[in-house]
Amino acid sequence: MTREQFVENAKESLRIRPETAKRYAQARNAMLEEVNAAMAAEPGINALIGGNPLGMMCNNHRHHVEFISTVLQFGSFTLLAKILPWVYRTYRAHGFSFDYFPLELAAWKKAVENHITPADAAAEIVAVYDWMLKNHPLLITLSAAVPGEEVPYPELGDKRRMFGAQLLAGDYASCLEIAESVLAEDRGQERLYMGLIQPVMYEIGRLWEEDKISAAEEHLATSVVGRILAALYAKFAPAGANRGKAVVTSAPNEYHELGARVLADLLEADGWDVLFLGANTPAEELLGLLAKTEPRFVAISLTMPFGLDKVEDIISRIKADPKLGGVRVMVGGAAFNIDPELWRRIGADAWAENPRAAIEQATAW
Ligand code: B12
Repeated sequence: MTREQFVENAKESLRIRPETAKRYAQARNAMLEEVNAAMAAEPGINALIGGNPLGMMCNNHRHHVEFISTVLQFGSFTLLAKILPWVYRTYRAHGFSFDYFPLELAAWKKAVENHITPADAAAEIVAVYDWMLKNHPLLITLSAAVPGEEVPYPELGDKRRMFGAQLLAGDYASCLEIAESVLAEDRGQERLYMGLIQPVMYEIGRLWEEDKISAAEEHLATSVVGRILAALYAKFAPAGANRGKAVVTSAPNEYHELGARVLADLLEADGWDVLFLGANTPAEELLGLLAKTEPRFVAISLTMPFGLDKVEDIISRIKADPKLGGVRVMVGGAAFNIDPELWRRIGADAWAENPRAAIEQATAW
């Protein structure tokens, strides 16, 4: 079965009622405790988790319960089927054995049976775990192939390789030189963002995923990119801000901010008066700022799917507040790009896959 067929299979075979999803969410902590204890008591657990500390395993279990809760709440089995091969690949690269997964999934299944009532709700969720267990061999196969995406601006290949290597070496001066040379080309700002920085950051993510670089090296690369963007900001041609005001932010608890920043800068270059808030903006504070600044729209960036409920909450509060009646909501980022149906389910006015589509949408508004 291919990756695409696997996604189709998930969408066709799995169903969950909204009240069942709520029960799973309510039982999260109790199930997490049970699974942590059961797996810690598993004979040979040290080998199964590759000698990593038990705390790392427990942390992964927390991610699991948050992730499955999101999948069930939004009924997005596309999300489930697309992320599972990544989970297998990343855990394996960080030392976990593939044999850990059937044991872990069986422990979750048992926890569901112990903590979720009535029995028909538990049975619906057990069916999801059974589906994952049944597909364990396939997931091992699918996890071996890293999905490649088409990289724009192929002619920048050499510069990307050099930029990536210098980022990981923390060589700010060399990186700035490469970035400036790309900025000097035709449509330089877009080339810099979409042809150099974004693909190189995606590659840095893959290297981390495969345990070829550490989290510290990934942090170093991100921080050098941040310094370069700050240094180059003054060189971006001002467009005159005549289109209206826009607020761009990352969702609450969302620490990825570069995508939102790229969008903010490109909207600004297109003539929008942009207020860029950066990472992890609390809902309450965002709503306060929207009321005060009355933008034409707010663009919310989300990378990690477990933040979907927070974005949904913000949108419903914007829609319920008469003072914010004129503010439209656009969403984007990796979490929405994984499943292009999600933006409707959370009540957004629009989703855009990339800054260019976002600018088209903003212009249409
Ligand atoms: C740098 C980085 C971090 C940094 C972020 C720092 C910062 N200041 O931004 C830190 C260290 C904080 C981080 C943390 C984590 N990260 Co991280 N991170 C990355 C990395 C390597 C690069 C992100 C980036 O800058 N991308 C470049 C930007 C330009 O691309 P983009 O975000 O996709 O944005 C574009 C579009 O999506 C779109 N867009 C984005 N937002 C919006 C909004 C709107 C409205 C619109 C229209 C469009 C739009 O336009 C942008 C420009 O084209 C990615 C790899 C990757 N594939 O992205 C992993 C990655 C996203 N991280 C990942 C993970 C797992 C994590 C952690 C859970 C790790 C952990 N165990 O703690 C945490 C989660 C923290 C949290 N709660 O948010 C995984 C996610 C995998 C998944 N299955 O979902 C990735 C993919 C790495 C990987 N290959 O495994 N991370």
